[in-house]
Amino acid sequence: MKAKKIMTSLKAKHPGESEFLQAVQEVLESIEEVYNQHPEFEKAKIVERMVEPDRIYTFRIVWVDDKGQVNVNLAYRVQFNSAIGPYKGGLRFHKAVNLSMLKFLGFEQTFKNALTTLPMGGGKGGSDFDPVGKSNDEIMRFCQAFMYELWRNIGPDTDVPAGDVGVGGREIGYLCGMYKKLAREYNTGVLTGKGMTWGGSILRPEATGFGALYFTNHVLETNGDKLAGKTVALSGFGNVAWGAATKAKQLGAKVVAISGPDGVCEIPGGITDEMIDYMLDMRASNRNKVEDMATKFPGAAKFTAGKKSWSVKCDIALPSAFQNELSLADAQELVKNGTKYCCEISNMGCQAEAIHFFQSQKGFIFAPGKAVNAGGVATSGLEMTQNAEHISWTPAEVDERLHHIMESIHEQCVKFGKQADGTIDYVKGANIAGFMKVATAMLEQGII
Ligand code: 2IT
Repeated sequence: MKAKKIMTSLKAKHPGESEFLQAVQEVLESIEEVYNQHPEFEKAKIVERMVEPDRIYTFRIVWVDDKGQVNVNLAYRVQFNSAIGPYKGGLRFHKAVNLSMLKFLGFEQTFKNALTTLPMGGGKGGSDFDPVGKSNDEIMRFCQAFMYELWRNIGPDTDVPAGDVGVGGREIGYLCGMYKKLAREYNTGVLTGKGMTWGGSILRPEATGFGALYFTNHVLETNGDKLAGKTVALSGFGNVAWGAATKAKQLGAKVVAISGPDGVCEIPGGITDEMIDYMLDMRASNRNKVEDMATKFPGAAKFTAGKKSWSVKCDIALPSAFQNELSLADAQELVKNGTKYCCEISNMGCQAEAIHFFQSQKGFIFAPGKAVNAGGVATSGLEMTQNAEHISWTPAEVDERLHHIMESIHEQCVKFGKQADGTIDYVKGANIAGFMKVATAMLEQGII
């Protein structure tokens, strides 16, 4: 494959889209070998087609805040790839959202969704709306204005958004309410992550974190190790970190750090159930400060301003906040402090140099977000199935399916990532497995 040529042309076409180019570069590095074994991919220009989204909607959102002032935001929906099913992926509301970020997320989502074993294509959307400090009414008005624009372009069998950073159950509620009012269609399958009384799947709020811990457990077991008794550093305190903390604790690990944009909260005795519950209040407050945990639990949680979770000694690092949150310097500090595993729960949580450093350390295991965090979108897929059948499964049924899916993703990583020396390259494994599925689907459906 002419990976270099494709990257050069992509950089020229999309200058400045650094996150997107980073995500593509990682996949191309991984798949080069298998691609070269399939001349039919080259002939059909599969990679050249895969790196451009099917289409992108860009729109303006205008809304009025509590002071009566008019606000203008930018919003997007990137419909990246539909080869294996309807577009599927979250909406991100964050002040730093731009097209590069959503294209990287949509690109990653395409491969991640392929790994889940469910028929879902890849998409992503969002806005540069900043939820920090906003009132509930402002959030509702913004969500309604957002859906006023988007509703014609989504649907249960075309494009199914869900939550991501800044979009949780509350926002999905407001978005779904407005969708139904506009579309006059009451099949709830158009969004996932809904409330439990109106079509949401049991376990969807926990699923990203739970799935990530099931995957981490497989990683450790495959390496002859076990999760119980291990210390874990998480980053962030949002929905994903909350689910991960819950399951880590249930599986006998000790969560010793969470963090926020303001700094890190060290919890030497391990996170408690009360603290895990309080994470939900912290997110609902829209204050975006992890310091609140130390204020609420003085003594047990110690806040340090300006530091990251990666400064805390731990066996397992689980980035669960934002892309590129773990740098080369952070990776070096973790390894110096004895960390043995890094399982990315955030999408592209580690910078490329950090991943390369981890992989250069003998015995260190790194697993990428598109495999580790796929339990979230997988459970969204299960929500779509329940909605389509007009039924709801019990917690045990959903959990069993989630377990099975995470196990299957791990197996795919092992199958495609096994190296000559017997070690497993999870980055290669996830990328090759996802790529082969999407590429084969595209090939079989012709030149379109
Ligand atoms: O990054 C992700 O996989 C998500 N934000 C979840 C997407 C979904 O459709 O549930």
